[in-house]
Amino acid sequence: MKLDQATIARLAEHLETCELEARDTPKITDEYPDMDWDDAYAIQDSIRARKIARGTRIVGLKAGLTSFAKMKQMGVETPVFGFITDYGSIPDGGEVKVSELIHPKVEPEIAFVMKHALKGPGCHIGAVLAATDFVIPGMEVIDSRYRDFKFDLKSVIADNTSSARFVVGGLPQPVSEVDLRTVGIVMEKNGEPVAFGAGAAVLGHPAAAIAALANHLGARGEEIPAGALILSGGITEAVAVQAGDNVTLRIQGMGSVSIRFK
Ligand code: OOG
Ligand code: MG
Repeated sequence: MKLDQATIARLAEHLETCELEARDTPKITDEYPDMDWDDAYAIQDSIRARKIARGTRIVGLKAGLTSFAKMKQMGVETPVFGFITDYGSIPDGGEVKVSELIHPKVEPEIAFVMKHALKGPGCHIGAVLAATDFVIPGMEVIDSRYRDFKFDLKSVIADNTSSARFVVGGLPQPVSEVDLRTVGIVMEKNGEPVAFGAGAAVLGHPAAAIAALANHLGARGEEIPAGALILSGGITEAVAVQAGDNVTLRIQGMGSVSIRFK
């Protein structure tokens, strides 16, 4: 750790205030170029603790920057992990208020719901598939608090990996019923197909993103709890949206899920 507790608390307060007030900020590594990975996750943990103290429920976890398309779009090369909240949950077909966000983008994802807890190190896709209750189509609405979505990995980890809103819906499927590598996806904005892909875009197999999350948590003495909802990461580049847009994700054999932006 390179930052002291007071600095970590101050940066957490700053980033969370930017989130809650929909204000952007320069990336924090401009001011603290020497901060390390532990500092970055400590700031994220401090944001999480602030939310829990105010009564927010943490309803799940997320892996991000797990596909080459996303890594290339953001100019980084390793996955990151964060959490998702009760107030971030949008019902299928529901509405996202863009006035509450800075510059939202939508990502097509496959969400996992776990039947059993999962603990690293040494977690692999076999263990993930054995512990999964079902998979379900999901979209994440990301909204980096950093000006123009420009950040590096440490800054984005501290900012809870741009987490803002999410939706899941469509047909839940047991992992035995779907080939998560070859399953095809189409995301449509206002009826136009804008993103296409297959599950293997995410680390070769979306379950590998869940294994990576379990191993990340295991290194910190934590685990994925039973019942957790986990977003495994954008399959394609994220698509910018504005008020009036409707976005639908269709996944082969798994139905569709939609959100509207107002
Ligand atoms: C970071 C979050 C990325 C994903 O699914 O790849 C993410 C960002 O691109 O702002 O959630
Ligand atoms: Mg995502």
